Amino acid sequence: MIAVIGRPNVGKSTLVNELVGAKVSITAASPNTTRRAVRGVLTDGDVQLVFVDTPGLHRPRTPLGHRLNQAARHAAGDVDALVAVVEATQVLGPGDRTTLETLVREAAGAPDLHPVVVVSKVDRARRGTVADQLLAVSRVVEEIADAQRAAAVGARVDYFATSARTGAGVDGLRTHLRDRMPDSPFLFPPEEVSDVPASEWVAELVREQVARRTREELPHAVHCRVIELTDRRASVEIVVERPSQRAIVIGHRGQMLRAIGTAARQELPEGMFLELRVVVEPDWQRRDDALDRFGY
Ligand SMILES: Nc1nc2c(ncn2[C@@H]2O[C@H](COP(=O)(O)OP(=O)(O)O)[C@@H](O)[C@H]2O)c(=O)[nH]1
Ligand SMILES: [Mg+2]
Repeated sequence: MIAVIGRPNVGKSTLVNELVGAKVSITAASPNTTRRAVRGVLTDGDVQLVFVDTPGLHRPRTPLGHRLNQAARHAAGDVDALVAVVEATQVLGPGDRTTLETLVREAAGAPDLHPVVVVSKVDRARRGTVADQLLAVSRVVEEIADAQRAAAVGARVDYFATSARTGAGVDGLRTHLRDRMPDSPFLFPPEEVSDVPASEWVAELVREQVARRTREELPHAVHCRVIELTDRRASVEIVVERPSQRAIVIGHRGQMLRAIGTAARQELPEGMFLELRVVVEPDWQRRDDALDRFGY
């Protein structure tokens, strides 16, 4: 088991998809796209790597945000390797520091854990920038390890630079992790690539398209759920918080909703009918009863 953590938007889900070699987690340019710990499974011969993609660690502003942080922290515990992701071209900020603190703390508490730092999106950076970022992040790790009185942990951390877009560095990272997995029975059937049930996946694909086509607060305000699913037909409800958001998701003469449906359908089995509806559930992100019902 390998958990991948980091602040929102550093490219965790894109990296997990690339490591698994299949799309198991949705991605978008807006933060907080990943809403639960998603397990992506790669079975190769007698080795099985289970990558746990997590929601981004951030300063929560809503009860939903709190639950997403909790899910990420929970997923970081009790794994064989922990991968902390920071971006190549962004100055390390408080969210990165929190992530690295989590990495060091978990590693200090578990002598068998393999801590890894990944500098991501190197396709966007010059070579010198990547080297500088590797140096900067290793200094922060050592500083944190010293502060936690766990200096030896600093020396256990391995560093990688990757691009999930070009694939650079991803094979090296995968091999590194593969070589460090403990003996264990398979945790998933070898033919399975993720733990996301088919019904949830259809809703995720729809939410991905909404997140990619809307901006500001809207991607956060959307929850998708499957109302009906058969071999030939899926009916998905897009839940928003306000009537004004409903109007945006539907768009002028329904154009936006049609575009969302067309794009999501491309990733569904050939010939499958997808029906979308937009409903308002006032302020659901801040209501515990709604969050419970939606399974967060
Ligand atoms: N250029 C570039 N963009 C990337 C890379 N990995 C992710 N992205 C983009 O960064 C944004 C956030 O990615 P995502 O995987 O959803 O980040 P997460 O929030 O950490 O899971 C998306 O727009 C991705 O397309 C990469 O290696 N190179
Ligand atoms: Mg994600």
